[in-house]
Amino acid sequence: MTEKARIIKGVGGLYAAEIMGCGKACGEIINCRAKGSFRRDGIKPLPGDIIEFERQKDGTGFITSICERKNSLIRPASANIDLILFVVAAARPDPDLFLIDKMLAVASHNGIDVLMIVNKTDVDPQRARELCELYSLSGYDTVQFSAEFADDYAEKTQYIRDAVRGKVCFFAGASGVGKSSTINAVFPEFKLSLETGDLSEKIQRGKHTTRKTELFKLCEDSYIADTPGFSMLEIAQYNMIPKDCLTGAFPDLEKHSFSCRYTDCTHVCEDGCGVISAIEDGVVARSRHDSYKLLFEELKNKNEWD
Ligand SMILES: Nc1nc2c(ncn2[C@@H]2O[C@H](COP(=O)(O)OP(=O)(O)O)[C@@H](O)[C@H]2O)c(=O)[nH]1
Ligand SMILES: [Mg+2]
Ligand SMILES: [Zn+2]
Repeated sequence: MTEKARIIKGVGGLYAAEIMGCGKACGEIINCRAKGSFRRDGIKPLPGDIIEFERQKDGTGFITSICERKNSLIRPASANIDLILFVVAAARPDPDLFLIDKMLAVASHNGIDVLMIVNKTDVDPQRARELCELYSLSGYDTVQFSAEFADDYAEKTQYIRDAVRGKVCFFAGASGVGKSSTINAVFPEFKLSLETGDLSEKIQRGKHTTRKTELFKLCEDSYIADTPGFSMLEIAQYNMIPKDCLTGAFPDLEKHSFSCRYTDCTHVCEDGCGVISAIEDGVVARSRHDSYKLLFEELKNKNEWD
């Protein structure tokens, strides 16, 4: 008889999985190994995967199949992500709009919703407001926050808690923006006590940072994962978007591409481009188009070399 479980962590070919369903074992953690043929076929179970397993006499599980994935990322290796909680800082470190747009494009291309948390509002309130305006205009769900002064942001805390309910969520964002601080502040009852600190301390500790992804269960069907040890660049680089899909990864630009004069318009500099005229009309943010153009160049060169 097979049972279903969700993988929450994988280390060296051993997977910790939480049993699903309505049986009495539901919620129990079982250690599983994968079928040998998985490796031969190049299939690797990932955190977030829903698996079928057979219980062995020694109490461990034997993974017999992996249920179809809704999506998956290479780095951090993960599957079936419903929401990326994308933390950016108003300052310290200063936001890098290109990197932010690249991450948003990766999420969009993989069909993953994003909640952008603009953290460190206390450090630069005006920049925080501007960032929120820019990304709300671009169609993203945004919330201003300060992990350091979370008590003053009770409503925002509740908003983030509500947003993760019933979902598998990942925290992502550049190092030092406050991912771990936000998790500690928003979900204090789990006492995850994730390590936080400034960049210089982290570089010194860098060697010991874990690169494994682990899902923490918040409540029924709700999980969150911090992404320690993954740089934003790495996430973007390993989950690169094919050139032909780039416009689709910028929904705010794509909306205006249907009125382009040429069907093969690349929206970089063509005459009669609907995207460019939308920027001139102020309905699409110029910085989003700048990122699009940079990414377009990057992908063009990449494909030429491949
Ligand atoms: N002023 C201020 N500092 C913050 C805030 N959130 C985090 N920090 C500080 O920023 C540093 C990096 O935070 P951390 O959570 O480790 O960032 P992570 O690398 O994204 O996990 C730490 O020194 C935190 O105390 C905030 O809202 N305001
Ligand atoms: Mg952290
Ligand atoms: Zn165009």
